[in-house]
Amino acid sequence: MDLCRVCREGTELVIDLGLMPRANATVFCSNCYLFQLTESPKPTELFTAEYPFFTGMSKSMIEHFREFAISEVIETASSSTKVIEIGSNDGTFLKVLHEAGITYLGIDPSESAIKKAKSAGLNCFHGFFDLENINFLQSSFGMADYVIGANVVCHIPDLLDFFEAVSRILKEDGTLIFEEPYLGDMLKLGSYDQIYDEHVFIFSVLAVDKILERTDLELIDIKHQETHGGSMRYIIKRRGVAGKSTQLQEMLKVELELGLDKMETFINFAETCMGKREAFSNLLHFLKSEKKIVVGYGATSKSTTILNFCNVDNSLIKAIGDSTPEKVGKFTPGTQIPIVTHEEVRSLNPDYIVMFAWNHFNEIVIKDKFIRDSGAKVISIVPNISILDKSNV
Ligand code: DWN
Ligand code: ZN
Repeated sequence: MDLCRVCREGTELVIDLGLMPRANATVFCSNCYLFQLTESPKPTELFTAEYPFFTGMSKSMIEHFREFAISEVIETASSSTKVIEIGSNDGTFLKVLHEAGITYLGIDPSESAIKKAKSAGLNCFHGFFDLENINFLQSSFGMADYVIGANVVCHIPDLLDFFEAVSRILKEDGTLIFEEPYLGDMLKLGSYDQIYDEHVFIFSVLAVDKILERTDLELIDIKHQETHGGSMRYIIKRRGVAGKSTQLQEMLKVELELGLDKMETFINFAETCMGKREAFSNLLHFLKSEKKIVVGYGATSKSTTILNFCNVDNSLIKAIGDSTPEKVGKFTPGTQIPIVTHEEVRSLNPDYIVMFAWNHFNEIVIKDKFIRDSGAKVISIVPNISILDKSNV
């Protein structure tokens, strides 16, 4: 039996997604309510010099991080405020602080991302935010008023090491704020593609609150976000500094009502995933028998899970278009579908486009005339496997 990564209690299997290029099964710990991967590669193997995901590829994410920086930091900052962003990627969030004249440091282990941030003139440290580096970070940057992370804490296998590192660098009245894909949304949407090697955990509010009981930090507030198909922002202070907000207390109750503490909820989720696999596979095989040309939109990390779990290779999906130059010319992991530019996809005259970047769909539909106006039909994978009626999008 796999032990929980935090409390070391036994866990229960939720779903085995099968052999993946990297990730495997997921389990649930009924002791700390933590939904987690059984196996995951070392972060040094994942966030390499060639890591090809850049936040700034999406206009709506740029806008989101502007609003995040202004509302959580800049509006209340003074001339002495110091901010650390962990997993700062290409500097989309840091740029807003930089322009506002705030003292900040971005930290990221991926050289590709750090290079982009540094070439934009941003102040960054190339490495991991962990106990090994914390003394150096503290002596070179000093204590922080804010430690910020977005889509990064769920990537850190050793959460207790991470929270200890935060505790060492956060001022007494400092604030830790992080936001991650939200378990409640994943269960509601059946978006099992959020489960892949980098996402070691999918957090609920219950789980974050419970894990923090093992530290000197405390969850005091939460704010739901629309990004990445539904995320939760967690606001954390040192224990005893502030009380829990009313909305946090409400959310803890709501999650208990939704059964986010119960294994049976996850058994139902696993059944949904199996049903979606069958529906997707049946649809693609039917379209192949009809000699239709099917392509994909967005070579997302999430699509790795869907393609491998549903056994979809280049005989079913001809190519996937992506706007990231670093991905173009490569192939999807494990399923060998060519990743090409969106222009190349259009030149294939597809009959169907599978929307793998479903979390960016609103942005894509506005900017991509081909998606909107061509005869190609869009296949939605979240919440259901369905062919979209384009007159409604
Ligand atoms: O946590 C993580 C999230 C934040 O980002 C990481 N572990 C990795 C990554 O996950 P992802 O790859 O599933 O993220 P996205 O943002 O859903 O990826 C979108 C993909 O689609 C990118 O490869 C860029 C591409 N894209 C595009 O071709 N045209 C995106 C947009 C917005 C577009 O208009
Ligand atoms: Zn546990």
